Amino acid sequence: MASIDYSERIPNNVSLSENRRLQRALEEWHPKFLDWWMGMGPTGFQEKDVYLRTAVSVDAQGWAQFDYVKMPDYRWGLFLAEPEPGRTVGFGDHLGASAWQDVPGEYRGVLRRLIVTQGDTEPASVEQQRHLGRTCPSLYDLRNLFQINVEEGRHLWAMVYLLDAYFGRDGREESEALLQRRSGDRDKPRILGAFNEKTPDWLSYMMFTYFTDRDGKYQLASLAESGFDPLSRTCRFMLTEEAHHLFVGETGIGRVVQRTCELMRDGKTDDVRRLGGLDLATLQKYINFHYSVSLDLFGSEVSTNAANFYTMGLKGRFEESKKRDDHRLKDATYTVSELTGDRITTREAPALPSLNERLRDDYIADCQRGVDRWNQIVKKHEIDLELRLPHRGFHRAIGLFAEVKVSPDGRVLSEAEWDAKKHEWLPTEADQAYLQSLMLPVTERGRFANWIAPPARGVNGQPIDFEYVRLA
Ligand code: BYC
Repeated sequence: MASIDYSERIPNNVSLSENRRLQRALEEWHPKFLDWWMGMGPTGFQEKDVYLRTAVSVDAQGWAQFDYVKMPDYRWGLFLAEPEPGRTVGFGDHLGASAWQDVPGEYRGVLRRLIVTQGDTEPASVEQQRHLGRTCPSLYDLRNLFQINVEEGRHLWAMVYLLDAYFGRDGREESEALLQRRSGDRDKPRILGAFNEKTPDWLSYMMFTYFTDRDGKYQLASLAESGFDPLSRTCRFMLTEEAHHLFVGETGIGRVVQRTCELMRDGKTDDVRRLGGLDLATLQKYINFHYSVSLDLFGSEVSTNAANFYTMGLKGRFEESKKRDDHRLKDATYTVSELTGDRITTREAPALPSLNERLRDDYIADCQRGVDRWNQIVKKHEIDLELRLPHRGFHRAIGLFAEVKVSPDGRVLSEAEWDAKKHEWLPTEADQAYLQSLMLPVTERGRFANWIAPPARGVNGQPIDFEYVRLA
């Protein structure tokens, strides 16, 4: 059951051949997906052999196989985690009822919207990253970029499967629309803010995979708790793929920090730009930017949508099933931020509408763990500086803090104070131009750009100087 049928055109473990209608819908969508992939996927590398992993089973252990593949030949497919016999709805008004194998009629619109919002982020991220291949810092990094891109493509398939299998004609229309919106497009943008930002350089990409993919982890984990069992199962498998994306982000930034510290130590200077490196002050600005736009992805602090998703049993809390409370939260409270004049305070609010904030808190704690590990690298080099997450109110466009300007250390500022300081806190055009000047491709086996250290080890036990992408 756990193994995947690769003999079919669309690899799957959902017995696709037994559902002709769905098979036809997906086979019609497939060439449109490929058109989108060729037009909006990684530019310039579609004909190259890339050392990629492909899912061969949905077991937690040993689900992947590695081989050279040309990206358009990647076997995108439908992979759901194994069903849990007797699974019940774990929270909300339907707590304890059998998990739904079909869409509850009254929740159809809400559920479709959740799936579309999730699905929209996947092709968006591929679009955002499509020009990066040209400026890769190494073959190892290039391969990891493409691995992430094909898997985001597969995550799109995962959501399209749900739309086509469970939402009839509406679902098929949404599947088409997922290929029509474009990241950053004025007329038909992607749904969520962060997915319309540019990813113009490799530092932005690593920050994106650390901070924005981590939103993916928390949202997918909440959807994996869903009472709608097919959504739960598909998100559970997506999470196993997501782990690699987060690894790329955390180790990528760690390697930049490592290289920066080496340059500082060897050159006895903080000004590593002179040595072709990325100074810690610039890294801090990119952390500030990507963290703040990713915090926006959790929605408002107080949200009736979030309360409804939960009460309906569609979207749970992070690790809902491990929590020891009533899983209904009707009488519970949660601490949320509040603005009192120009002071940021907290108050106890009803727990249900505060669920976005609660998930954001889980996310913040997780973000901090990686920052602590980067700071260990700084400390090891006997450098007296710490990278920090800015205050949650800094540079926000959604929710309570969208109305005010907040400094990284959490002070509410006047517009004038903000304008005077923002260039110290967020990447400026000059910073972006400097970064662009570093973005020169390094494609010799085993070599790395000057601004980033090599990884500790290669992919799948291969050496670091392995030919991860065959460019010849
Ligand atoms: N930008 O009640 P509110 C990933 C809208 S990342 C623009 O505050 P709600 C990945 C909101 O839609 C994970 N609009 O928020 C990572 C609503 O509009 P409507 C993606 C925003 O609804 C890297 C209105 O404002 N998955 O997988 O409780 C690479 C009021 O909203 C934003 C999901 O997001 C924003 N930032 O929660 C690849 C999971 N924030 O409905 C992939 C599914 C809010 O009034 N989505 N709005 O027209 C959800 O659970 C919820 O839609 C949200 C928002 C958490 C995003």
